[in-house]
Amino acid sequence: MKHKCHISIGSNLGARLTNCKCAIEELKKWSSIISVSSFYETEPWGYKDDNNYINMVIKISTSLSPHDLLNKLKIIEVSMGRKKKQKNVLYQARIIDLDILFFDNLIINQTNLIIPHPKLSERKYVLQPFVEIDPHFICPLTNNQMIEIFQKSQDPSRVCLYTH
Ligand code: PH2
Ligand code: MG
Ligand code: MG
Repeated sequence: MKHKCHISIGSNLGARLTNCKCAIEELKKWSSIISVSSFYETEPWGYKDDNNYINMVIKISTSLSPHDLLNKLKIIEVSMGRKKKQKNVLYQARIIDLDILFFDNLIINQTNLIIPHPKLSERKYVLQPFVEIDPHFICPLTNNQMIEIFQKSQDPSRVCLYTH
């Protein structure tokens, strides 16, 4: 059984663009890519950091379960050199971050895995690339289209198409 899944990709350390591309190459080893957004340069959300992020969203098809997918994403993060988070901070700079946004129209609420991603509707760095590739996707929690969630969102942070 194939599942469709949206993943948020972000990097704000090292060769940010190369890091995002490398993560996609890793994902391709066990999933098929349905769509890929543009790259966006985004201001750090939720904390202060000197380094802006490169963010993007991709949609994949996979036969993995949600938990197996989560584990695969963690393995890619660690293999690319991501360091463990310090205990005293909420967010910190990272080489690569791979987050599950949606998994089909499943709703999962477990301590180590919450789907849909609980903060996605607050984050312009997720919503803007998302609506580029799948504006009419319906969020199973709110039954709203992503374009509607994006238009209603209040996040003032800067998100710009990344042109290099
Ligand atoms: N990820 C975070 C926290 N803040 N800000 C931006 N711009 N992009 C991110 O990917 C990001 C963030 C937690 O994972
Ligand atoms: Mg994240
Ligand atoms: Mg993460």
